[in-house]
Amino acid sequence: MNDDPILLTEVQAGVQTLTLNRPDRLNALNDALAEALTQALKQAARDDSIRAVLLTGAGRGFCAGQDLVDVLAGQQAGEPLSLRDHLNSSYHPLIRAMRQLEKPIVGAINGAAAGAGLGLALACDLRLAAAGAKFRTAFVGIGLAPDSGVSYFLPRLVGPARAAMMAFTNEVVTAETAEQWGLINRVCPPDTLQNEARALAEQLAAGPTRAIGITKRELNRALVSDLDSALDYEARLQDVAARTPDFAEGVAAFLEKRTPNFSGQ
Ligand code: T3D
Repeated sequence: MNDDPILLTEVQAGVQTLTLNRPDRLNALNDALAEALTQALKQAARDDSIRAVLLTGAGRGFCAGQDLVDVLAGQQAGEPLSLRDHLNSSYHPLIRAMRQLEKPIVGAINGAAAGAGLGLALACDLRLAAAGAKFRTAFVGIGLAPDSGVSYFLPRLVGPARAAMMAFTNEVVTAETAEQWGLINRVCPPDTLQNEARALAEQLAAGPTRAIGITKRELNRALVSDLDSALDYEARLQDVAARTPDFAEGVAAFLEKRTPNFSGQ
């Protein structure tokens, strides 16, 4: 565990755990936290010993989105405000780093996920949430429209009608409803969330990392693809997967009736 007060990072059993650590503000994002998270994800991409990422929050919140105390301070100081520039420089590199990382990201959604914090949750590959966690778009509540990928991911996960209701009314969606809607994979008791999420991340970290990374690329592309293009892309990437040592190991283990020992290569 490092001693960065904003983002706690730890690598164990092939899993890089990233804990947003501003609990007094429900882990609201400031520029330093967004930058630290982006850099940690880039580190995960470079480091072969990291084979899965677990993203969670300290305290009772997951992430309340942009830190509004900072926004107010900026407004009062008369700072020129281009949210477009801010999104381009701060949030977009973060969301892109999550989706471009060719390793699985498990979100352990321990509490409220709102605004850009909802965007972070939605940009994870898999989401487990504690009973009691809540999801809200938040943007309309302060007179903004969705950003940080929320308008992209939300309708794809829950459908356009539910996405519009969440975005227009700022309704709070419980973890149980989020599970029914397909917004998350599973609700967990709060006291077992971290262990369940860690077990899932460790299971993924023991898998054929390159094949899982390729799978993530295929699923990303499929969201904006037609069938013929998807078939072409699958075939192209399957050639890559088939050249990995883990493919040879997977086939050998199957025929020898043993558990494969994937190296991640
Ligand atoms: O800058 C740009 O580029 C634009 C980008 C925008 C991206 C965005 O994320 S915009 C959306 C910003 N986020 C919000 O509007 C969320 C506001 N918060 C909430 O809706 C609720 O707090 C939650 C649903 C997240 C949690 O509700 P609840 O009832 O569990 O907690 P609470 O009592 O509302 O909040 C607890 C404390 O956290 C409270 O402080 P206090 O009274 O204990 O001193 C509250 O003010 C603080 N807090 C919550 N959200 C934020 C925050 N402080 C700073 N920034 C926040 N976003």
